[in-house]
Amino acid sequence: MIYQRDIATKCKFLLGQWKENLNLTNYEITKFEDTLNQLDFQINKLEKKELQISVHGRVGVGKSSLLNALIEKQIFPTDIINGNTKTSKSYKWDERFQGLNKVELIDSPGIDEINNSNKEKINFNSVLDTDLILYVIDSDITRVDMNSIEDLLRHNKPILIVLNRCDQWNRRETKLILSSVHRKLSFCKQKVKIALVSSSPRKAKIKPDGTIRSVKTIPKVDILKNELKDIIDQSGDFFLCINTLRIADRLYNLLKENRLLKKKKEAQNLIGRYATLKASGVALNPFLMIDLITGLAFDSSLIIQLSKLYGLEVGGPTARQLVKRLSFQNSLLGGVQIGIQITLNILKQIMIFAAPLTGGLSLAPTAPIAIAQAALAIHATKLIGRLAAYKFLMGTSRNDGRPRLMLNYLLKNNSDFRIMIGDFKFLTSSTEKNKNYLLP
Ligand SMILES: Nc1nc2c(ncn2[C@@H]2O[C@H](COP(=O)(O)OP(=O)(O)OP(=O)(O)O)[C@@H](O)[C@H]2O)c(=O)[nH]1
Ligand SMILES: [Mg+2]
Repeated sequence: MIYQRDIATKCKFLLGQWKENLNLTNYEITKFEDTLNQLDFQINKLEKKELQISVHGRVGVGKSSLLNALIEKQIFPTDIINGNTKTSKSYKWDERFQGLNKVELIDSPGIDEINNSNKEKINFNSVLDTDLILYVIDSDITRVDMNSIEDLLRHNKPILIVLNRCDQWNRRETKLILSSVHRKLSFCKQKVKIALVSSSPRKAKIKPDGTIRSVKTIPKVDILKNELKDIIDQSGDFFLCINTLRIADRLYNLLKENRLLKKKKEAQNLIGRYATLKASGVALNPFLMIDLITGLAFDSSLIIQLSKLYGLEVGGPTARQLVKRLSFQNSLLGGVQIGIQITLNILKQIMIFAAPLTGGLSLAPTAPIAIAQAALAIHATKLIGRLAAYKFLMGTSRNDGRPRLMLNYLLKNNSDFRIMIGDFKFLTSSTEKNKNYLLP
């Protein structure tokens, strides 16, 4: 169990180890420069304990007003004269937080439902880089909101939903909006907490001449502000870790995919060579146990060689473990293969032992048996090579400090957050691209 205080130190240490073992080539350093820079920037934030919180949501829902209300200053432009937010802007929150040196609030342009441009993507990516997101809505959730929230969750972003403009709804209307939002977000594991605020409330005022004007009144964001401060105090470094691991995980996936694709041909040749060697060993060897032991040794050694080829270090014990796991998961590699090999071997041995009695005639059918055994060995080796490559892509062992494993561990052991945190495997699986083309 990692204690809250240790999280950042432990995460930094494991990531440092992991990064060192990546053995990046110059080509990879150039190709993945952006993600590497992003990771360094985030690791730097983790070291300096600087948290970034951003707002996200549709145009005009009150994102800038919310930030102004939280800091009690008019820093971010909101009104009609200043126009809506066009570029991101940040401001250091003037409050002290436990275990953090700085908390930055970042305003960003709204999601433009009409002009869905490239700018939108850039905006989304910069929001993704921040550690905690206040997702602002000003009425029921729309399709655009849903897509955006799902995207954020898919990226394991911690988000807090904030319903703004509550001054415009009466109690019954607010209740209706809330129940609809909850219904739409019911795919989340835990009931989503929605903060109710009025960042820049207005009130109708009758002027002496009888005309009605709407005037600004005092913002109501105190409950959210206290809650947010609480969350940052308790989990600030946790958010920093999640974001760092998320970026590290993305880099690792890009790297693995690139290595698998670049080395596909070499991997195929390597598997081919092993398959031939194993086939001749298994087919010629008349003693069953030696066949099976050689098979296991061959497969483990193939996995070690494959991991070296991909630049992903896998030691002997991990390789043997992987062979066993693969054999257990895949019937053709495990029991069935052994069963068929045993049957074929018994047949072969009976024929070999019967050779003197039959004047050598019984040796003739051992050839097709040996061929069948060889074919099975070749097939099994190719399968194990392919499955091993797939495991490399998806992650193999539990204790090598890989970002995804650390991320899952942290998310699993911190499920009691009052915010929505990704762990929505169905979202990932439904959009997971088919990666078969990368496999040897
Ligand atoms: N009645 C009412 N009006 C609000 C509230 N919050 C914001 N507004 C008004 O809504 C308008 C838009 O507010 P902004 O804060 O600029 O909205 P935004 O989401 O930052 O807009 P973009 O940057 O364009 O995406 C302004 O005129 C605000 O005064 C609120 O709680 N109640
Ligand atoms: Mg704005």
